[in-house]
Amino acid sequence: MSEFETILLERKGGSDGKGGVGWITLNRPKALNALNAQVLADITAALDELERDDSIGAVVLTGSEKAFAAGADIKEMATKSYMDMFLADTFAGWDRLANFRKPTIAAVAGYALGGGCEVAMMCDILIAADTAKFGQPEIKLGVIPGMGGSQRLTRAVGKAKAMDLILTGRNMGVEEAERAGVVSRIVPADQLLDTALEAAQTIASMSLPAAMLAKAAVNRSFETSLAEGLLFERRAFHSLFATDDQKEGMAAFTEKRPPNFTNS
Ligand code: CO8
Repeated sequence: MSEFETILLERKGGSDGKGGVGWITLNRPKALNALNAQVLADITAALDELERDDSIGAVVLTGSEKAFAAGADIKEMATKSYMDMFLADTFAGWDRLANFRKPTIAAVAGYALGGGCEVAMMCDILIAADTAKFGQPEIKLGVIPGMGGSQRLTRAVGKAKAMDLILTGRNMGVEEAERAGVVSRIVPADQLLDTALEAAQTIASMSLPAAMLAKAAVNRSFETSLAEGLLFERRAFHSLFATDDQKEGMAAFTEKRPPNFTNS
């Protein structure tokens, strides 16, 4: 297992070559997991490793009890010029997480602000502790969301609430976030990690090609017309009939036994 400066990477299960969960913990406690360039480099390397690893079927990204992540690192950005930001294409590297092909779960406790909220929204499922707080406070710093907040938050919650959050910079509690569609499930804080692990293990126990195509199909709905999206879904659905796992899943149903998927 690789060592990183700003994150912890673990593998849970998967010793028989499938069904494992990649577990990434943001680990900059003194800065409330603020997202600097090193965090991005570490997460990118970890995701590359987990994408290559056939034993991994899902990934959980989490932070600490106090903060999932309190945003992009303000101290790192504070003195940058326009040209610094433009030439470095600051934050573009986070597309690696949004485009990761296996299912991802954000397990969020405490603050998920600014870039922290945006990173959580890049994940496929967002499970939140009852302590979680979400917000896009960039306006208070004289800037705007820069890692997808104005787009992903708006798609999740609609224009009125997105404007409210982004223009006032206020925090949103977990109940509001669930009602608005940012959060998949709320759990008591002491059950957050177990719940996220259980959900990830459930996903990882499915056929990996089916899970990857399910993710791709849902994500396609944000990028295309209904007709094109339906066509994409149908083609993906048809393609799964080329897998052993489809034969196994349907045979197992008929034979009233659990399926044994082989990701083939
Ligand atoms: N960046 C750097 N350091 C941070 C950050 C951050 N985002 N958040 C917290 N820290 C540091 C604090 O500076 C402090 O360090 P130190 O002890 O050295 O002073 C330490 O973490 C602990 O923080 P606090 O003492 O402030 O802890 P509190 O419990 O009092 O407060 C809060 C917690 C409310 C979360 C508070 O820390 C806070 O408001 N943080 C900033 C939240 C924020 O504004 N996030 C948005 C950042 S910008 C962004 O993410 C969008 C990116 C797009 C920008 C586009 C630019 C082009």
